[in-house]
Amino acid sequence: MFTLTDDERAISETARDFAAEFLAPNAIEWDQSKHFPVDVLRKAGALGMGGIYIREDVGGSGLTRLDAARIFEQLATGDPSIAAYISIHNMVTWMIDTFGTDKQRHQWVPRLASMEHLGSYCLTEPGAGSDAAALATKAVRDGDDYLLTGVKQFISGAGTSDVYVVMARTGDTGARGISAFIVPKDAEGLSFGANEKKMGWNAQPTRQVIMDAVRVPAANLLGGEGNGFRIAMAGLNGGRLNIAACSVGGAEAALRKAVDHLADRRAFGAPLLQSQALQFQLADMRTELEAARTLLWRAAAALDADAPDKVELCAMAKRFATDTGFEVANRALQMHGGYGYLSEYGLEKIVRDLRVHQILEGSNEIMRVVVARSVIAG
Ligand code: FAD
Ligand code: 2MC
Repeated sequence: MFTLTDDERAISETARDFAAEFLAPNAIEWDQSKHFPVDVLRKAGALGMGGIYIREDVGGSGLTRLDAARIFEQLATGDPSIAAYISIHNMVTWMIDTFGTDKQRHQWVPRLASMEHLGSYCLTEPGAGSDAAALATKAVRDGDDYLLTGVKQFISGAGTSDVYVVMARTGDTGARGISAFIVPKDAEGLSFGANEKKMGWNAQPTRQVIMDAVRVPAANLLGGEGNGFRIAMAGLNGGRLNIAACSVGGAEAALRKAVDHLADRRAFGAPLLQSQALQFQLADMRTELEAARTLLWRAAAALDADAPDKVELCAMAKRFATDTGFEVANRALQMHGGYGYLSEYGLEKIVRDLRVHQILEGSNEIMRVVVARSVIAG
């Protein structure tokens, strides 16, 4: 697992080169102008990054979760916010590829895999975030259709995305009363809230998705009534790994910036890089990132193998890598002194982007809930 084959190295290098050419040079400007670079996303799609672990018969790349972890780490070295949106898009595409009928797969996946269409994942509501099974959006059968009514909160890509996978209630309270639906952007009754003003992740929109009796054909039900929560959670296992990878990549970029800065910056008659106190910090930052990456790869391999402990390993990796990534990026900012606080150095943007990884795709407290349950179950 730890020695890459030539193919694996080539995949990772493709993502690294893409990040260096198309993401890194624009990341600060996109953050400041709140620009969602759909044209650049389509370029990533052309390289197979819209359907990384999607089957090849519908246009996917047929790669593994381990490949995906390496790809998202590399993409995030250029821009964690864009890398993270590509992760969410992959999660949506995978849910349709895995739980869809053959007809649904052929109808929806090819244009998602190429990123001609963009996808959004709609679970959270104003009244149900961590306690996702308490969601209240309703889907009521009406002849050959369903009518969806409710509000989804904090939806990444909303307003721009073409395809929304929406978790809605078709049955009683609780997880087993939830179903998943594929909702196209042009569905009657669908509208979007304002683009939220955020601390980070500014290069992608976050909006409410508002459904007022949105009519979707019953053919858009994904995986049968009552299976929506399990489908949503299965998608999130991979999403959590990818977000973890985005934190490692963002922090790795911050660490490299810190080394360059300390080499250039002189104080007390010598480059700051000669300070052993700072060298020891660099050593700890690299060690902690390597530990995070190692746990992440272990969890990705467990998901690839469908191992019985995959859920808790994904939660452990998400919690550990997103906390570590934030701490490392924040220390790299400190090493830049006052320059770390200026936008043009790019450090404060990485810190702002990585902060939200501790909150979303299951907050790090919820990751502890998941791990604690597995500890107690023995
Ligand atoms: P709450 O559930 O209200 O939690 C508040 C605090 O209490 C948190 O710190 C939480 O960890 C803690 N807490 C809650 N329960 C427990 C417990 N049992 N034990 C200990 N602590 C607990 N959602 C989507 O569906 N799709 C998206 O595309 C999406 N994108 C997002 C993008 C951004 C920028 C943001 C900020 C959020 C996004 N989310 C998305 C929503 C995100 O998943 C939720 O914000 C997150 O799951 C937390 O839910 P909440 O905000 O309702 O917090
Ligand atoms: N993988 C597969 N199945 C899972 C699962 C997982 N990770 N987690 C739960 N399930 C299944 C579980 O096995 C059970 O199945 P069954 O009905 O067959 O018994 C079912 O789902 C219900 O699970 P629980 O009984 O554990 O449900 P509970 O209500 O206790 O909630 C909890 C579990 C807290 C872990 C879940 O609500 C959760 O993950 N909350 C966090 C929400 C979240 O991550 N939101 C992210 C939104 S997306 C986002 O932020 C983006 C940026 C895209």
